Amino acid sequence: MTLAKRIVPCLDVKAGRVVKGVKFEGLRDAGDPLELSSRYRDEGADEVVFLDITASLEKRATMRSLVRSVAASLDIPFTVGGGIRTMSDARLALASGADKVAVNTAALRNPELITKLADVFGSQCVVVAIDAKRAKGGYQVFSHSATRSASVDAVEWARKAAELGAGELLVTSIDRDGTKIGYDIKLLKSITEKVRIPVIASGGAGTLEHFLEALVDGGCDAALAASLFHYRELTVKQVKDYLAANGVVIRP
Ligand code: 0VR
Repeated sequence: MTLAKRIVPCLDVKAGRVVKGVKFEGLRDAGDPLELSSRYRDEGADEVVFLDITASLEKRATMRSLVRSVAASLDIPFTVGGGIRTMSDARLALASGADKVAVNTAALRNPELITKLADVFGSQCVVVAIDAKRAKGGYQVFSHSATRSASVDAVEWARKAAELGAGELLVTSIDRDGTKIGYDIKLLKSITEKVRIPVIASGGAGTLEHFLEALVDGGCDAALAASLFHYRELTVKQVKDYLAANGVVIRP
């Protein structure tokens, strides 16, 4: 049986608003999280990702209530990430209505967290987010909103995260983020060839063809986009209709 490929709008949230920049910088307002999540649900999104991109302790309570409202507006899988450092952070996100948690910085610092999360909540709940940037001879992983190099090779880290119990990988190209020039197919392909868990492509979606490339040439199970959907350049439905017309198995 072929599993349906998924289209995933992403809400990058800062101080209660959806924001968007280019290459993780120059963030500008892109709308209200609840309005956008409801629109994406109505357009037929398969999942929604919510990333608290500047997570900090004092904002936690506000974010939790926002996560709860967005979760309540959705009847599709909902992933929450940004600032999840401990088992208790993950438990709170799941208790607030998330179906999965995404971890990046904390998993790099303490890879065992991936195994612990998978043991307690199940692998299907654990998404390891990998922010990768092109470097000599390959791709390097970055943490802290792309400001700090983890000095780890992205493909090697993807393989290790899968081995430690990740249920899914969210692979973002920092070089392509917000540029609309297309996903980094080379990066995605080198990862999907090495792991057996689902990979979500992220960073660079700009046209209908880009989605097809990520799912077919890149071997990904899902394609995520932000700017394109927020600014109504394409709707989720347009993307799904195009993919279906091009032979991709997709849920209507
Ligand atoms: P598009 O290229 O516009 O579709 O964006 C996809 C993806 O790169 C973004 O939704 C987002 O996950 C990038 N992430 C972060 C960030 C952007 C700015 C600051 C921080 C972060 O920590 O993930």
